[in-house]
Amino acid sequence: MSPTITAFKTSPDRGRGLARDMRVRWALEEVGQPYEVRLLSFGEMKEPAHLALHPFGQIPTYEDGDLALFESGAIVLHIAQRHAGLLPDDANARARAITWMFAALSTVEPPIVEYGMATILERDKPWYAARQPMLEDRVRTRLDELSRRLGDAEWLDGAFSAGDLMMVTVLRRLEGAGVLEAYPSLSAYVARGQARPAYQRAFADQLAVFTAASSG
Ligand code: GTB
Repeated sequence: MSPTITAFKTSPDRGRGLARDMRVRWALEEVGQPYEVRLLSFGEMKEPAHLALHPFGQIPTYEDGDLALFESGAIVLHIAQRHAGLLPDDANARARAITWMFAALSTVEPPIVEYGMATILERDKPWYAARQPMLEDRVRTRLDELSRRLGDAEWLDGAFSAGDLMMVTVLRRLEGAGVLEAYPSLSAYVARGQARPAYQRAFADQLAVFTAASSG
């Protein structure tokens, strides 16, 4: 039996692949694991059946036999540990790749999400004009540091890994904000990730959901 993941029935990103099911789809495509997708409305995400899988009523989840997981990071790590292709064999290199997954999720993603959420939700608030430059500075600090570490390398630590997969999906959250463009090496890094055939398949699949929902 193939694993089943959950995703938005109608994604607010309008098929841009910015919701967190994208990183799980991409990981599954990288390792060549076929999967099923159960699409959920916002209402269904808060119903008991889904809350039993995800205590916070969100997507994505992952079910495989009697294993049920939530949290995109935990799901991608599980996929990477169960299948070859996303983590190096060498124990130290493997630990470093996992470190980059955590860095993406707990050091780089939070300021990017806070910046993006403020842009959407606080634009009409009296504090917006003063706060937004501060949030943007925090994002730039992380991008400065990350681009310094990446240097001229293709990926963060040797061959492409789950750490890069996670970092690329996190950096993509800046699309359209006009921030990443000041970092040519990071923009090229994201583009390299997006050029991977597994990424392309995952992106096309999530876009097809949005296209079908809009035409139906
Ligand atoms: N830490 C969790 C994880 O990594 O899995 C966070 C999961 C999460 O935030 N899920 C979101 C969700 O279910 C969807 S991805 N939200 C519904 C809810 O909380 O009720 C976040 C997301 C949503 C929309 C866009 N977008 O429109 O661009 C991008 C990302």
